[in-house]
Amino acid sequence: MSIEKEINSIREKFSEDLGRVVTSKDLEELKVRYLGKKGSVSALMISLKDAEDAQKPILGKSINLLKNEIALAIHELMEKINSAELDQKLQKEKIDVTLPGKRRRLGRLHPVSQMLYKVVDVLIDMGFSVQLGPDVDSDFYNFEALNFPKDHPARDMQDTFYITHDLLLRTQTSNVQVRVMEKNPLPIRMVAPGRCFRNETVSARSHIFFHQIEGIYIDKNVTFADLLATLDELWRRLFEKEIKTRYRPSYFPFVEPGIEADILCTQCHGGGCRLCKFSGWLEVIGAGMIHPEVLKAGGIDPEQYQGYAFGLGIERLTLLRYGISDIRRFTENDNRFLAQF
Ligand code: FA5
Repeated sequence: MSIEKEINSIREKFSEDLGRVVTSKDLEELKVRYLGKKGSVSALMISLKDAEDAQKPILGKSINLLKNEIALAIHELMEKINSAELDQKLQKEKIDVTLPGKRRRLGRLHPVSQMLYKVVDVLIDMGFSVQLGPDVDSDFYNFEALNFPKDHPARDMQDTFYITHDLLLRTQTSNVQVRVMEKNPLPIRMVAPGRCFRNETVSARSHIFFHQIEGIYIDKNVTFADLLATLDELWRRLFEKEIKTRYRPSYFPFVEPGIEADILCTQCHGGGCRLCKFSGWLEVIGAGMIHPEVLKAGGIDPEQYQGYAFGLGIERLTLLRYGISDIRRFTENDNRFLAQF
């Protein structure tokens, strides 16, 4: 075939091939087939060397013309395809900004921690400062300094996890009392929140692991009336609604006189249920005027100073405040339960 015929045949073939192009990939392949190093147009250029000398400039011009036509056609189609493909992509990736967003679940404090912080906040507001005591403590601070001599029957009130003969998991936050007296100048007005451990039978209202907040106020002329007024104000601020409380005389070796306070059970409203052991009331706190022997153990002269102390159970308060029927719910780690607080 003469070169001229070949030029025309390539032009026609290109026009047909161009009509079949759909995607930018098809077009790239077409470009390589016609304009690439081994493409049809390059082959034409190579075949030029066999043409007669006089024909060479004319044919060379025709081949260049064909090359430019093909390049232009490819360029124009490439622009159209690119813009169509971009439209398609944008359509596919379109975002409806009016759709509601995905809610991210945030972690939150455990209900017992929430209650503990709330009680501490209220007490700080009432003039108490915060100090912490150790979870693992000596028999001395947990018992002996608090007027529990060795073999005293009152020790049986708090079944204890001993680590060694002298070291134990504290059974009460009262272990901070003498430490605080030893360390701080008078007057003392402080609270100590913390974990307590007792080797007890677990029930709806009692666990082997729970939290207390200890409160201590020592000054000249502190009276039992101050203690009751503080507790009444605490209940009022914590529950933010009318609740019924009652104070009963009770015995703790480290106070004299001693009391316990009960709150009317919010599960049965006094009717009787498992939580309140069918008594209608739940005990939440032990308290009293600090025993002179304990003040002495802390280096304080009981002739000059008096004080009150209380130990408040945080799990029990949380049960009552939110109407929860069983203390075991706090340690089950059930997210459906925890997410409600
Ligand atoms: C005491 O622990 C005394 N240290 C309280 C005290 C402090 C008295 C200062 C006087 C002066 P009691 O064992 O009653 O007392 O416990 C106090 C509170 O802790 C209880 O009213 C209850 O709310 C909570 N509590 C006690 N044992 C458990 C338990 N096993 N599970 C959950 N809460 C408990």
